[in-house]
Amino acid sequence: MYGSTNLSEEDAKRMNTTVEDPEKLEAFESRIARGEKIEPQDWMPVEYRKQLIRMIEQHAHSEIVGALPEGTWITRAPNFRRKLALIAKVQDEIGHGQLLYSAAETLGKTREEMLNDLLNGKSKYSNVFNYPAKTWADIAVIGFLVDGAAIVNQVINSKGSYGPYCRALERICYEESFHLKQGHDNVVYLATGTKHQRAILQDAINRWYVPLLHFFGPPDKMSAHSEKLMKWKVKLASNDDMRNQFLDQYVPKIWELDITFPDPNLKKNNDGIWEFSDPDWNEFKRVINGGGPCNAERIAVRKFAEEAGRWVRQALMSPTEKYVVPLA
Ligand code: BYC
Repeated sequence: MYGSTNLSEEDAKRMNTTVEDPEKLEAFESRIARGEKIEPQDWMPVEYRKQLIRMIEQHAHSEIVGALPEGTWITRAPNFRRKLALIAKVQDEIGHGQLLYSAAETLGKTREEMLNDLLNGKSKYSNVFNYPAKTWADIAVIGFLVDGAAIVNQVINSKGSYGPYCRALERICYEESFHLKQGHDNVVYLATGTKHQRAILQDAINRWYVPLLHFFGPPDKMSAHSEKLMKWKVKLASNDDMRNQFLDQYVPKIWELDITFPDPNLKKNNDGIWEFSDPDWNEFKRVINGGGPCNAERIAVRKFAEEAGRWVRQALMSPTEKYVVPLA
């Protein structure tokens, strides 16, 4: 009922292929080298398809799970204007999920399968959304720094090789830049406010610093997929490069508010590379594999939404037409 899976019979048969036709592979890689976009009906290596499904699906899950920590603050926003902005932001994030699920569906996995894999723990979603939003300052920090980190990553990914993902990301980035502005406004307001407001902001930054470093994935030398994804221009910057770009853009903006990061070793070297203490990659592994402080709660909420919304999806299901072609 949601979108369309564009897997031809031939492609479906090829899904377990490990050795590709060398001529087709060469033609595909030449297209990528020329900067052409790959579209759903085009020939693509099975591994390219699988990697894209994995990454876009994880991204889509991150959007809908990512709406939860902020969503819990809608009823507790400090004033009417902040509440309006937060409602709109949360709604946008769910919309991003819709766009991304549609983009992933063009590769042959249905939305139902993706959502099932989120709920049964087969698919991952971003580490950052497994931490609690304890105070209103967390909402400011998510809006400014989590969205800031996401923009760094998404602007880069939007220049990639798979057409539907790139087009979805272009639209997402426009909306994210508004989110960033409201997050920045919120952070500056707290930083220039009362002693208590500055204290809750500092506390939130202290708690989000490590998850934000983790957001860009493991260091390049530990990254399982980067080499392949960069060869096929799905990723146009490595995890370490994206992390460095984020630190370069955002650390000075926090320091200028006289707010600190909880890392005495955080500094920019003369070669432009930021140095920081090791952000405990064991914690990262634990959190992305279900052992973070809020993983169980996030999945429980999604399960509830899935079950409570089933009757609506069934009511909308046309008996004659199960899938429509997605716009992504
Ligand atoms: N969290 O080989 P690697 C938002 C996994 S939502 C969890 O380097 P890759 C927002 C990785 O999947 C925006 N898992 O991976 C929403 C792999 O595990 P598997 C979210 C992570 O793909 C609402 C393993 O670690 N953005 O902003 O080459 C409100 C090895 O990693 C993470 C995206 O989803 C992580 N942080 O590179 C507010 C971006 N990092 O699959 C805001 C799209 C790594 O082998 N994704 N892993 O089991 C990407 O750009 C890339 O997938 C990454 C990782 C750069 C994140």
